[in-house]
Amino acid sequence: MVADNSKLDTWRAAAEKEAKRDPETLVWQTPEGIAVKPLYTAEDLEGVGHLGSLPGQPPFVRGPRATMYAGRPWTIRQYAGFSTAEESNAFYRKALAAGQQGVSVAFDLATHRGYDSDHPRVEGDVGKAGVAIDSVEDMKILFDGIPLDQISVSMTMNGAVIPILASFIVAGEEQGVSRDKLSGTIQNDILKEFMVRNTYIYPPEPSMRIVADIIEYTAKEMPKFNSISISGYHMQEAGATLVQELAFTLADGREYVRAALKKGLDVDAFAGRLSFFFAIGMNFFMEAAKLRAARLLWTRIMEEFEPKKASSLMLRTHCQTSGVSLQEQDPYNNVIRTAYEAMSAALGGTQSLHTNALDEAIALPTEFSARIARNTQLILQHETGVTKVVDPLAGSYYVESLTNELAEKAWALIEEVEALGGMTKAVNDGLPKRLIEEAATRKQAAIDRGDEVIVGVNKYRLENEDDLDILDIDNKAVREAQIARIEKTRRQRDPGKWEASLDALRAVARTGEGNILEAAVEAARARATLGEISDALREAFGDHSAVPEVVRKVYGPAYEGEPEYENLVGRLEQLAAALGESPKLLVAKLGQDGHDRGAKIIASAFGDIGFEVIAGPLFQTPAEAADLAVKSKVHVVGISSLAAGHKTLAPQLVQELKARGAENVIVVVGGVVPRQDYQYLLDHGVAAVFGPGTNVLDAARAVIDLMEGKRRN
Ligand code: SCD
Repeated sequence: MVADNSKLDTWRAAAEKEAKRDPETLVWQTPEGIAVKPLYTAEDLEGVGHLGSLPGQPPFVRGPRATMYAGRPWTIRQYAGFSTAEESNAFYRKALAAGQQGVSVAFDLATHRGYDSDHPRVEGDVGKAGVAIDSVEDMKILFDGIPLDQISVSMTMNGAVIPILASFIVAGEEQGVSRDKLSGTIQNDILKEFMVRNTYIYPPEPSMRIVADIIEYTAKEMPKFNSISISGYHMQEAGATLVQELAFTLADGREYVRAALKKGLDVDAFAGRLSFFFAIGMNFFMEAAKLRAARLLWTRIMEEFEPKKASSLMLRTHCQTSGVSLQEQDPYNNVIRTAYEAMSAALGGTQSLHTNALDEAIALPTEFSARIARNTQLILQHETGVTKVVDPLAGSYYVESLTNELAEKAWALIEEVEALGGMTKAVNDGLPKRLIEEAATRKQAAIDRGDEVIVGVNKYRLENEDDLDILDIDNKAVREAQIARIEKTRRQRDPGKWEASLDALRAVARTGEGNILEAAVEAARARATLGEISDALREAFGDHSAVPEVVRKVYGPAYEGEPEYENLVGRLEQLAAALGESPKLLVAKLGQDGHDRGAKIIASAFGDIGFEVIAGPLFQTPAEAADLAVKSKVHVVGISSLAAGHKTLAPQLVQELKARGAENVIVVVGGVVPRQDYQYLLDHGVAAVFGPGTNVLDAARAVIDLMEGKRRN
């Protein structure tokens, strides 16, 4: 159907009269570089190629299954895990009894980075942002009473993926479920770790070998298991636009396919078990369109490899509602945000979904908030009727046009990555990280300026906020319990078998002969711990460490000429003159918390305002950060904490500075810090705390106040 131009002209005239301005000015320029118009018509769909397609058929724009949710609704799969295996197991069992349909394990950061709970580097991390798993013994407790041949299990693990998957396989075996009956998904997506999530252990090349070995092993031994969850989620969380999320995720997928093919696998032997994972943020229609575009482009990419099975062309995905869209302020609004995002994921045709809990901006969910999050999906599935019709947005001028435009824009970026030689090279070159960090900083400036409205934060803010009841983990107690169990495991195992299995694993890693996962299964069976297996691989592969880079001149230019900003720049210049040097700030990341979006934004924005900023490396101990602060002669250390280690690590840093005679250095903490913890931190030598939703200029002003105050005293 072709649009009637005369009718369109009439609409334009009416629109101009009604809006009292040119309708062109109503166009919304999105961060993706898409100009969203106030009206879409048939004209927008001219030449769009995917329109006639049907669900369950390539290119799968309308969904991977013919009947989609009419045949079987998406899986309600809530990501959870905290403290010990016992506590997490009890949580899963309750959730399953209350309507959850699959399990999804969140591991603590010590586990992610391949450290046993008794390792001195992980004191602040054990059991905090997920469950601590040190060996098969923990894994068995984690799934006690959960039949692994019936319930599918997702495990979000990338760095220590080998010991975790090996322990899972052995735990299944000892539960009486052979590995060919295990169903579920392992995240196993290392490229995005180098880009945004940072829970890597080894350098990129051996890390890619690990990914390929897992694809090989699961293709042969575990037909019901999804070998990878190629994830864009963390990119969006780190600030990526939807086009960046789409493009880099699919380009990652292409790279993994190539790595598996290099191992000599037939494409149809593994492609049907590749899976994906996207974030669903607040741009309602664009998020649904993104999932449709993802399926379209994945089919295009996979066609290059000439598979014979249609399922090899099919993109199946998990989704999670956006963590960064959640706010600490007026937190019940998060229920509403999550519900809209969940609806968008369903309209986009996700296969599995996690809905965030209302308190997830500040802590792990409580039983209460987890129930509301789960019920958000149960209500969608049972009460709204959205499951009854396949791809109900099909044919919408706007959504089809968006699907097409997102696909085109993402394809152009995918081609750019190709021109660099593929995603591993692009990641090494730093392009994706740089683009994402620029987008993140731009977004922060838009929020701080109020150009992007967030209800309850930069508009309609409450004068008084009630405290929420939140879950706090006593990581000291968890660590003690874990250490006791590790010691018992070490005492009870057969030392000969244990040593031989680790030697064999080392040999496979060193020589490149054999499959790493296969060798690790033997080691896990012999009760080698997660740390020991990771160390065996570390010996062969080495550790990866990234040099933090900071984007410049993105935040500042958004404020150019504005009095509020210029005033801060001026005050800082005066301070510099008084000090005889630029005010120096170290942005520190302590413990195994690799979430660095906030740290990077602060480093970038403070740099633009006029601070001399040192972006500290990830994973520092408080003593290492104190050394760096002293060596660099900084005036301020800003700890960015997003993984709940602040109560352990911030006071330690204050002490370490004192021990070096640097008690003059001002310590501030920013990030995911619940209000309940502010006083504790202030009592332990922290000068100021900047919780979620803090306007960056307000933080800068507060830091300048502190520095000026210090000079006066
Ligand atoms: C589906 N099926 C149907 C059907 N729809 N059968 C008949 N009719 C229909 N309409 C079948 C499927 O073919 C499949 O069987 C089975 O039902 C299950 O459906 P599925 O669609 O495969 O669903 P599921 O088993 O849930 O798998 C979904 C994914 C999987 C493929 C997406 O990879 C997955 O569960 N991923 C979850 C990942 C996750 O939870 N990640 C958390 C990340 P067959 O299998 O026999 O074909 C958290 C995270 O990183 C947070 C942030 C952070 O930590 O930093």
